[in-house]
Amino acid sequence: MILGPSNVAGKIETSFLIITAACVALLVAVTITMLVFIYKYNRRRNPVPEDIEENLPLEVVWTVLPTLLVLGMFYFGWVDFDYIRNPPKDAMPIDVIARQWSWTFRYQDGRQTDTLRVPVGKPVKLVLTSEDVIHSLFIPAYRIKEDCVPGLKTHLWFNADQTGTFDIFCTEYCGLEHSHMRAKLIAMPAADFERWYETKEEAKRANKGLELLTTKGCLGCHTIDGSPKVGPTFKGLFGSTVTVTTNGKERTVTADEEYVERSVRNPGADVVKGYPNIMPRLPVTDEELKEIVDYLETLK
Ligand SMILES: [Cu+2]
Repeated sequence: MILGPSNVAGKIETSFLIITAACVALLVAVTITMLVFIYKYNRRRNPVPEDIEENLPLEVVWTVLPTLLVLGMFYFGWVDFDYIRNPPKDAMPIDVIARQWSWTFRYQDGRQTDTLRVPVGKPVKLVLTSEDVIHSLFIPAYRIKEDCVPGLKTHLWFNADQTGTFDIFCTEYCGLEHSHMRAKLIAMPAADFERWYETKEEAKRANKGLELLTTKGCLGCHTIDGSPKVGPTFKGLFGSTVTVTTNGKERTVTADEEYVERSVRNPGADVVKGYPNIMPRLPVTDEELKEIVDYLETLK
C-alpha cells in the first residue's frame, strides 16, 4: 500500500493504481490482439474468410474474465468508499461553514478560525454546511472532497499521518470570486495542537474584532495590510473619505461607524468606486459590529 499525508490518501492512491494497471493491461492486450489479427487475417494472406460459429470455451472465457475484472475493480472501490464514508466513533468533530467566498472552521469549544488546524494521528470528522450556495470542500493532498449544501449537513473524515500545510479549495463554481475561496489545512504534532487549542482562547478575547473579521469571512475579500483584494483594504479606512456610488450617483462619504454599519448590513447601498457590487450580506449582531468598528479604528 502507498503512503500519503493522510490515511485516505494512501488508500485512494492504491486503488487508483490497481484500476489504472488493470486498464493498461487490457489496453495492451486488446491492441496486441488487434495488430496480430490485422497481420494474420488481411485479404492478401487470407483471401477467403472462414465462417466460425460458436465456440463455447472462448465465449465462457470472454464473459467470465471481464466480469471478474470489473467486480474486482468494484471491490477495491467499494471497500475504500465504505471506509471513507464512515468515520470512527472517536473522531474529533469540526464544523466547516462555507460562504461566498470564505471558509470558517468551528471547533467543539466554539472557537472559529479561517485555517483548519488538526493534530497528526487523530481522526478528524468534518461536518460541512453552507450559508448561501453550494460549495465543495476539496483537500487535494488528502484526495478527499465533499459538497457543502445550504440547509444540509454532509461529512468527511481523515486521519493526518504527516505534519505539513496543505491547500483547501472550493471545487464547486460558486460565483465571481470562487477561485479565491481558498484556505489552509495545517496538520500539527498532537502536542502542538493541544497547546494551540488551550492558548487560543486568550488571544481571541484580546482581539475580538480581528477574530470576527476572520470568522465572518471578511478577510476573504478585504485585507488589513493596505493591499486591495476583491474589495477595498481595511487599513486606513476608518475616518477616511471614500468615493461611493449610491443609487447610481457618485458621492463622497466619511467612513465612520454609520458607514461601516451600512456597508455590512446593506452592502449594495454604497458601492466603493473601482470595486464590483458583489458583497454578500452577513449576519452580524450589534455587539459584533461594535467590536469590528473598534478594531477598524486601530487600523487608521
Ligand atoms: Cu465556493
